Amino acid sequence: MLWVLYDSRTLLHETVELLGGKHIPALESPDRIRALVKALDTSSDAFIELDAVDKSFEDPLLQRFLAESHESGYLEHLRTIHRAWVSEALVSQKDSILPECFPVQRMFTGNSLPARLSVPPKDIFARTGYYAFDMSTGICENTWTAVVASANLAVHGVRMLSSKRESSNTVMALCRPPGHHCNAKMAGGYCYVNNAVVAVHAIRHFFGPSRSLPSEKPKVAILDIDFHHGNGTQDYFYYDPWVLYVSIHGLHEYPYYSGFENEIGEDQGKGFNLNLPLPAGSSTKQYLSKLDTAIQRMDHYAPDFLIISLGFDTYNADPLGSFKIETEDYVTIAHRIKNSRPLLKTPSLLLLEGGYVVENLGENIAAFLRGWEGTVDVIAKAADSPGH
Ligand code: SP5
Ligand code: ZN
Repeated sequence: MLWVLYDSRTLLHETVELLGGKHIPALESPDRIRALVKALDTSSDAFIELDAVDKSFEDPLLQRFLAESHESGYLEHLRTIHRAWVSEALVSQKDSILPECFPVQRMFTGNSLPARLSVPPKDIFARTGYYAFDMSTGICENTWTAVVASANLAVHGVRMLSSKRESSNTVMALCRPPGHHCNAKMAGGYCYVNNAVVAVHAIRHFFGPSRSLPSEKPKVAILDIDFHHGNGTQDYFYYDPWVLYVSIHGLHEYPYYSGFENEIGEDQGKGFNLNLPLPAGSSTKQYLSKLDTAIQRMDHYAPDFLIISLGFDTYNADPLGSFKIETEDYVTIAHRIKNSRPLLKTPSLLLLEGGYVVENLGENIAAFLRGWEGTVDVIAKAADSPGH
């Protein structure tokens, strides 16, 4: 059985971005989630609407996992910056804010960041750039609510997998905003809180030490199959052998400055970071060959827990991607991951990342679920009316 977790509070974040020189409504929109929900059988017991059972975010554990994942000043910034701009009449309540100037290393004499930068700037324009690395990460009135709801889905998923290990070993969390681009202190690429990182902290709490290594941490593999490199997630676990990060993504595509094969991890974490970039325009065949390499590496690692950063921007028509993957290919992709040897029984948390062709998201998730589950217990509606 596979469970799908949804929270309508994730729809409250609705913002803007600067894309190709244009200031536009962000492609990462609430309609993405609406389309996914529409494709699922919401009357099934496997579909769980979290805001119905879990009304507040008071959960001290959720707060703890957030605090373990991000700098406190950054979280406070995300929570309060829109309010600060409104109170200084820089923006109206319904409008979004965007950064305008970033303290990038190369702008400083000698290329080293001045010590004063360890303290966040007071000026609210400056601070907005201090806590971001690009302009695709606007903040509106309700961004914080949606961000916390999104992370809460990941935490809840881990909780379910730890308590219902017998009946279910997969949870798909319909996270929004996504998470894999942001690191401990910077938003970027539509991401504010890294849901995969939050999930790792939850796993360490709920699962405790693994059976094979009783005094140590559980081993977590993160397979990132969003079209873009998950620079934020890589950054978090670069020195950590208890998390194996494996990513298949477009070479020389956004976020441009990371995701290369020579980024293999450092110190204790050396060998536990595997980037498998593919050139723009790559075919399904090329993709599946990288996927086999990814699966082999994960099988060898033999994780206690699997997280998939699942993006549907690998789809051929995606405006932010360049791969040639078609709807039916998601059946194959999911099937190969799920049916590889050790992963077959590994508790798995599927976290939604990108995917921007709203019209095809429904059939793509349905195809993925079909491949993951085989023919039984499929929560996706029959694909009789794609996109409706
Ligand atoms: C979670 C996620 O998928 N974030 C992606 C954010 C990407 N934002 C900037 C994209 C710039 C793309 N430039 C055009 C490339 C077309 N091949
Ligand atoms: Zn993406």
